[in-house]
Amino acid sequence: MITLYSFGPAFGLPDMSPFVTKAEMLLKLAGLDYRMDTSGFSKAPKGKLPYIDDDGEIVADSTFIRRHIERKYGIDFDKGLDSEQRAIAWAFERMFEDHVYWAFLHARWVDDANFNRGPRVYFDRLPIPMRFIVPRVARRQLKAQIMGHGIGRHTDAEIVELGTRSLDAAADFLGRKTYMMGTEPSGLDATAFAFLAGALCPSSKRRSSRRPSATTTSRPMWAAWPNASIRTTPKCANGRLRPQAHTPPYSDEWIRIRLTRWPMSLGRCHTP
Ligand SMILES: N[C@@H](CCC(=O)N[C@@H](CS)C(=O)NCC(=O)O)C(=O)O
Repeated sequence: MITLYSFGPAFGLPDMSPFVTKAEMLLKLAGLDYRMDTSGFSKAPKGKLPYIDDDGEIVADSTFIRRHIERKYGIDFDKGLDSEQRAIAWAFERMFEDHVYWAFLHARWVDDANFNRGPRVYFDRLPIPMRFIVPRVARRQLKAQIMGHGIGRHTDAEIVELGTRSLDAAADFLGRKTYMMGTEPSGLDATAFAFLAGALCPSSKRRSSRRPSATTTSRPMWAAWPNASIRTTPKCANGRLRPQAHTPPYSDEWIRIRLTRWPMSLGRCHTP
């Protein structure tokens, strides 16, 4: 049995980390049995999540987890794609992970309103005094990482512009296709789903309605989380998230509302 070390559901998403969601989606696409464990961060070999323990073999980093699954279980997530398509898929994956990620990390952690409605509430589960200390330390570290990456040196408007451009590129490429690379899901869809879901996070949003067709890639993927244990659809209310359990967790309506507004998390939280 594979253990996937994760942060746990947050902000109405399957996990706080899109990289964890990507890894989980890869395990689902591969049809492998796995269990989630939220207690592994302190032992993370690279200081980050996700990592897996596959019968004693530890593999850190979502891309190396993918490589491990492909090699050990003989799965090719890009089956049916030619070399040019594989190159495009890899380039889009890098765009999501090394560009879109940083834009929405900035929106989620640096913007005060979004931080207070999202990450700070996530840490409410910690006992006092950790509840107050951990979010401050984590936020300081995140801000330093965002500056180190370089995107944090731009103005808010410039970051939104850059993030939007990448999301638009993904939207244009997806067009009316069901999945990023065609009619069947490929490895890229695990990444696209995870990062689109993160960018559309309801706790941290900006209403800008664009390109509904771009959202269709996520629709079949949400079905991969059919059980109600995921707490979803947090509403921004009185500055606090109000998690609500749904069965199924991501209702059609939620998908329609959330995924037709594009991109939502690149900016300030809108309180209804
Ligand atoms: N390249 C890694 C990135 C993983 C990553 O950045 N994880 C973040 C959460 S989204 C993390 O664990 N951050 C904790 C930290 O930096 O202290 C992967 O693909 O798994």
